[in-house]
Amino acid sequence: MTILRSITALLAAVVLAVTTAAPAAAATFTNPIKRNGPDPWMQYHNGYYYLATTTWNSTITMRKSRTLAGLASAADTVVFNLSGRPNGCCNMWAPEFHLINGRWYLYYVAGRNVPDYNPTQRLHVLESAGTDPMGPYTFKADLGSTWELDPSILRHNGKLYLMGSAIDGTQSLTITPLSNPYTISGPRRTISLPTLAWERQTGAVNEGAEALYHNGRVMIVYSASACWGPDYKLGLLTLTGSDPLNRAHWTKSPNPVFQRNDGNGVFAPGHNGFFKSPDGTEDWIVYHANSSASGGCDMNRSARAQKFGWNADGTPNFGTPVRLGTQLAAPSGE
Ligand SMILES: *[C@@H]1O[C@H](CO)[C@@H](O)[C@H](O)[C@H]1NC(C)=O
Ligand SMILES: *[C@@H]1O[C@H](CO)[C@@H](O)[C@H](O)[C@H]1NC(C)=O
Ligand SMILES: *[C@@H]1O[C@H](CO)[C@@H](O)[C@H](O)[C@H]1NC(C)=O
Ligand SMILES: CC(=O)N[C@H]1CO[C@H](CO)[C@@H](O)[C@@H]1O
Repeated sequence: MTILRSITALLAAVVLAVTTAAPAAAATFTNPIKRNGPDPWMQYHNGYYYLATTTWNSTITMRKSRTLAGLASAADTVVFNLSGRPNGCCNMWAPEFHLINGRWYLYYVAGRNVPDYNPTQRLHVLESAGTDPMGPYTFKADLGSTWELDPSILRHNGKLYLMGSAIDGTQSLTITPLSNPYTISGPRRTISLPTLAWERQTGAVNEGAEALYHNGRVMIVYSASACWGPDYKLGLLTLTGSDPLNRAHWTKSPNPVFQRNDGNGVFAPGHNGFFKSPDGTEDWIVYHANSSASGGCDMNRSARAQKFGWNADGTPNFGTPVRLGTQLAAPSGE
């Protein structure tokens, strides 16, 4: 009895000591996570966050950090040099790296070294040698031979699809079947046109498609309206049929899901990516925005990150874009 009492007392003391020990300071960060970081794409992999953004030049760069806060001051590493590539040397936009079958595939937009380069912008893909998101990479393929922007990957029922944005009357969301991460296996189709008033502010645009999967629901979050106006924002498509190539199988949500917040001083939030917290329990969005309503569609846009949740109907609840400089809790498990 005495021994049992002593053990109980000892356990109580241990529990008290453990619970009253000063907790490690909760990790925090503030936005932006990168100045001059348009079209951000980020992944958490093997202990690091990896971030790539548009460079608008001949290099594809990436930075990494063990903490979200550390990204702001992490150095950019050139992971690929496009100089000399005949069909895409320059003006690199919207890089995204996807881990598929044990390698990273780095999709990007690039065009020719000509003054009027925009019409020459096309999709391309690199392949990594191993499982390091920073490469080394080798050039793998040009993906299509006409103007197209914002490559990303949708996976459904074991199949891969290349999403993009191209002209179908207006700038619209496209989808193309792939037989592997670098080979197109069928015609490109349009899956969403900017038909609603909020998709046509300053300019009629649908671009920046990003796959989002939740509880069996397959969704695409995309950017709508012109990136050169303050009303650039995010919309949502849900796969309500079985075939991602069929426009009729996608249902567009009637309202935007993320947009400017003048009270918080955030304009034109869009062209996002998604990533998970280090412990895999939280969903996060990374996006670019400008603090000025007259901000351009240029390198001045900064990359920002925030946690999001889910609505009862299974759609994402992104909330409102937070004010720059607000202290936020770092992703869980950091
Ligand atoms: C390319 O652009 C990035 C981002 O603005 C910049 O950091 C880098 O110095 C540029 N590289 C060259 C070679 O101009
Ligand atoms: C890219 O390659 C070109 C041509 O070889 C070279 O002149 C340039 O310095 C390289 N840029 C970087 C950032 O390594
Ligand atoms: C940043 O914004 C200013 C003012 O609009 C513009 O003149 C400049 O070209 C922009 N810089 C870049 C790198 O896009
Ligand atoms: C925070 C941010 O992105 N600021 C930029 C908004 O756009 C203006 C004009 O392009 C830039 O001068 C700011 O740096």
